[in-house]
Amino acid sequence: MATERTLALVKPDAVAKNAAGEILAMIQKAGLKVRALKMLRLSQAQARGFYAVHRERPFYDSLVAFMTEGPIIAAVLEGEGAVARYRDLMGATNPANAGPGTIRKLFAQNIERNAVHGSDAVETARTEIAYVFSELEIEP
Ligand code: 3AN
Repeated sequence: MATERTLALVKPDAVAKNAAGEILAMIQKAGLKVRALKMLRLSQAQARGFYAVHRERPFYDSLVAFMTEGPIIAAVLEGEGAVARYRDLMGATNPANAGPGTIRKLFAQNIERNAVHGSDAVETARTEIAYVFSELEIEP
């Protein structure tokens, strides 16, 4: 399996409940390396751009409002098969379907307020990482 990078976001709900440290600990215990890390607050325009793929979906405006309600923590994760490994650790989009021990099972409230984001493919990860981090902020 190849070494991959993926974008992880701790969403405003999880940051607000002080769960970011525990979530980062789960990521590190799973063996994924943190190559970049920062807290930021997305503007409406930045959140709309980040989720542009969902712009026709009925939940788009609500998702943008949620993602801008408070700060998020963004990280670049690296490891063998990091994209799928981090998605496994996150659990299903809807926490009702998330497996035991996953981040969403532990911290998500519902399908929208679901604590974390992870890129869905290597190509998406490349785009999302470049959207959130500058080259200087990432450990080469
Ligand atoms: P994932 O984050 O598991 O890759 P996506 O890409 O389908 O899931 O959805 C992006 C985000 O949109 C989710 N993390 C969640 O916050 C929100 N979302 C997805 N589906 C719904 C839905 N049916 N209702 C409300 N929000 C949703």
